[in-house]
Amino acid sequence: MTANTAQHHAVTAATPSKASRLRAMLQSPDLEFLMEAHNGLSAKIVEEAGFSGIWASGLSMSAALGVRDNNEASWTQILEVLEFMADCTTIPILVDGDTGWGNFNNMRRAVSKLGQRGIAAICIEDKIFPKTNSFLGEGQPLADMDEFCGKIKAGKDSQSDDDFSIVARLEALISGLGMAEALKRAEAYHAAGADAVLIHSKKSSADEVLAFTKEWANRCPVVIVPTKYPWTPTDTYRDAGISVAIWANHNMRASITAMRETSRRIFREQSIEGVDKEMVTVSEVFELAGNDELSAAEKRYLPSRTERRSAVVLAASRGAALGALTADKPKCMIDVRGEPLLGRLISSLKNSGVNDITVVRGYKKEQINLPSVTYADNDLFAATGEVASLACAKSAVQGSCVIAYGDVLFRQYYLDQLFDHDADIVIAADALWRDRKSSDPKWIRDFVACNRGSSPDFLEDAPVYLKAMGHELPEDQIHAEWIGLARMTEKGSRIVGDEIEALQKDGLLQTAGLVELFDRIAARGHQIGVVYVPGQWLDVDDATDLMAAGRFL
Ligand code: SPV
Ligand code: MG
Repeated sequence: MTANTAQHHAVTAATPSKASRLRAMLQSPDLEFLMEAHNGLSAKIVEEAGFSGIWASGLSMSAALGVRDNNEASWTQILEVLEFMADCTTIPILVDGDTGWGNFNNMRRAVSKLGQRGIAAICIEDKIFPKTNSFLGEGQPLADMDEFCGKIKAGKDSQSDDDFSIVARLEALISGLGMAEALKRAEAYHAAGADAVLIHSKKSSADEVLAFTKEWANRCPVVIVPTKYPWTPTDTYRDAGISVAIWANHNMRASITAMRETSRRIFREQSIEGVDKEMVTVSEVFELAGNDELSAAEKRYLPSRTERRSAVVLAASRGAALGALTADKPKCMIDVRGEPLLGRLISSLKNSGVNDITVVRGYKKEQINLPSVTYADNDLFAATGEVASLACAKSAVQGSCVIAYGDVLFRQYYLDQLFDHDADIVIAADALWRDRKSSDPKWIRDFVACNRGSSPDFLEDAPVYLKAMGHELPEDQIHAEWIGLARMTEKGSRIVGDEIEALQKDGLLQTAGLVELFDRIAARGHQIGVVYVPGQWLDVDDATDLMAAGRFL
């Protein structure tokens, strides 16, 4: 498993916990290494390099936050940083817990919170809160030994994972109190429950820590931080039986060098050309961030938007029943609450991922001028019907394709339901058709008869398909009214294309409406799926509809 995918893999029963792996590092007879990190990115890089564990350095986290190593960042701010580090890595983290961020009580809360955030262990030093970095000044005062033992005990009593470790850090040598004090305190801390001791030194040779380790004789594991004696050969620690060496601040220092060089050069050159070749590419950043995993997850969890979706919108007719309102523009361009009907339809289609939209114009075609759609014109609109208009855009009827009247308003999710359906042709039909009223005696409606009516039982899931479609079906056969919206798959589009040709051969192309088209397709035995919808749509035929449209929105 790589760092990139850490957060996406459940730890299985077979994977030892982070706490138990850090404990194993402390207890193993081999010399182990912890590498410093100070945020999620550096933690990932530590894991990527091959280290088995991370030192979350107080100095480095503080520096990265732009503050001093004097507990200027609050312990909860540090906790937030640690959470990012733990979430994006799979290796254990030993946290530099300074003095435990307060007394025994603060230590209790810290240990319990660290455990909750996936931290494997804490190291606390026997100094006074607020701490000062060990390499600053001389003779820093130490904590009272017994008080510090109480803090260790309190920490051990607060861990919820038995494998969580507490490392007690001895500052006696740094504070100039000598070896005897260091050994006395080590003994006391070990007796209080410390899982390991960290013997710190600011001498430029390892002599002190080697002398301590020899005297200590492995009563519990020994940890060192060789920052001030970097030249000591690593095998020396191995031979001395030291358990863990911490490379304590080198990623933070390296980043300062790299960032300084880069910033200064870009400032000087007023260009990024020079630095560009010298750094990782943006693609590598995406790789480290684990974007591959996200792409794979998108395939798993997001509805597929990869198929090209197109639509043909029939908007050739005038809409004469709207009178003066359509004297100078077709009804699809009538404004309803600040936007033409057709504009609203186009937005709905786009919201459902339909980006390839062809609008068939006829009456006052120059008035239909909305952007980002393709136009096809039926110049014989006055003498022809809907299928003739559709035939003007026949090349657009292909693949995953919607056919819609240009004057319908409907709930967005109706369209999504059509896309979710698995029939090759599927229409949306209003099961509450009886509730629709009109004062126009010549009102023409697109009725549908199906294999079964809509059922109030939501468990009823037998497929519904079209048996017949017509303007004048016998009332006892009517199950619903088509709302002017249909969707085809690639195969469905071919079936529709073939039927347009068949109508042409039969001499019916000029007069046929979409109702005849779908009725003929159903009569040939093709299953046209039907999605029953509960009202909540309208087509705008007259002034009453137009007022209803305003209310609908
Ligand atoms: C740290 O990395 O913050 C340490 C080690 O505590 S040292 O800076 O050497 O004190
Ligand atoms: Mg520190």
